[in-house]
Amino acid sequence: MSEQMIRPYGDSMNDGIVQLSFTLPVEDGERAKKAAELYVSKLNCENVSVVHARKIADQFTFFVVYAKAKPTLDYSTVEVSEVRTRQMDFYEINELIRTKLQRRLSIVGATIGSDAHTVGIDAIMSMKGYSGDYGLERYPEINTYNMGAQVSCNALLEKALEVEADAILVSQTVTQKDMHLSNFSEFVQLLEERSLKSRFLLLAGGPRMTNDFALQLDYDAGFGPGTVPSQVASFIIDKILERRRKAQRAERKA
Ligand code: B12
Repeated sequence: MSEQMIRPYGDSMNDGIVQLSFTLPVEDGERAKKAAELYVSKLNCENVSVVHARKIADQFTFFVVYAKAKPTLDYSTVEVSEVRTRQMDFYEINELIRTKLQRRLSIVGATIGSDAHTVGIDAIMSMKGYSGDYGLERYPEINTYNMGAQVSCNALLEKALEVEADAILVSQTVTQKDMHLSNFSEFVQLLEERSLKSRFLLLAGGPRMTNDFALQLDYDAGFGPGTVPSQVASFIIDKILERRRKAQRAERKA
């Protein structure tokens, strides 16, 4: 692919204009604004302009800054793994499960560790769904078990075994001190210790999740902000049927 050099677009093509927001641990005032300007200059930016500064607590100021970023990027070199599944709607998915799988799909999900955020996993699993897209509980062909938040890895696995889950959905929102990394990994380790890693389809999700990241963590797929339940259901039924086809082929060969 031929080179495609890009920079951020602000007022005109490739002018490099960016908007940054951040907090510095200093008292609001002119000196604080100067510090914000100098700091952004150190980020390989020029024409720095502090457009908003507000005290958010004693000794903490929040800034919004416009600047011109100097680096360029060759877009032709950018590679990423995407969840590749044909996107189906609610009706197609139910029909596919009913006619091809010929039993109900079983899906269990939770937010693990000390993380108390449930809105993301509820968006995918609850009846109401997300962004006008029905949640998994609404699917007549899916048995859905949403365990909520602050669920231990052991409890999640036990539930998955009890309900003979096809897929396990793991959600993490808090990323402070990389807590999400250790929690996601702890669950994979538990599956490996119990030799159950290949038994379930393992999906990771949350505001900082990408498919690349999930694959690095040894999950089967990762879903981030904006995900709707039908994307998740499409992926799961597609993969479950694919795994079944592979197993049948292997059986025939043996
Ligand atoms: C609501 C909220 C809360 C509520 C949570 C209520 C609840 N029942 O969930 C309450 C008030 C309890 C809360 C508490 C805390 N919160 Co809070 N909270 C938020 C807030 C405002 C919104 C999060 C949210 O609901 N997003 C909406 C959902 C729909 O988006 P989503 O999670 O990304 O989910 C989508 C996808 O990611 C995906 N998805 C998600 N999970 C999964 C899983 C699978 C398998 C799949 C396929 C897809 C998927 O699908 C969803 C739909 O598209 C955010 C700030 C923000 N604006 O984002 C802070 C935020 C997440 N909270 C934060 C923090 C720090 C906390 C606290 C630690 C604060 C404190 N000091 O006490 C505590 C945490 C306590 C704990 N033990 O976890 C920080 C996290 C920072 C970080 N880097 O970790 C944020 C970003 C705020 C901030 N800017 O500081 N919080």
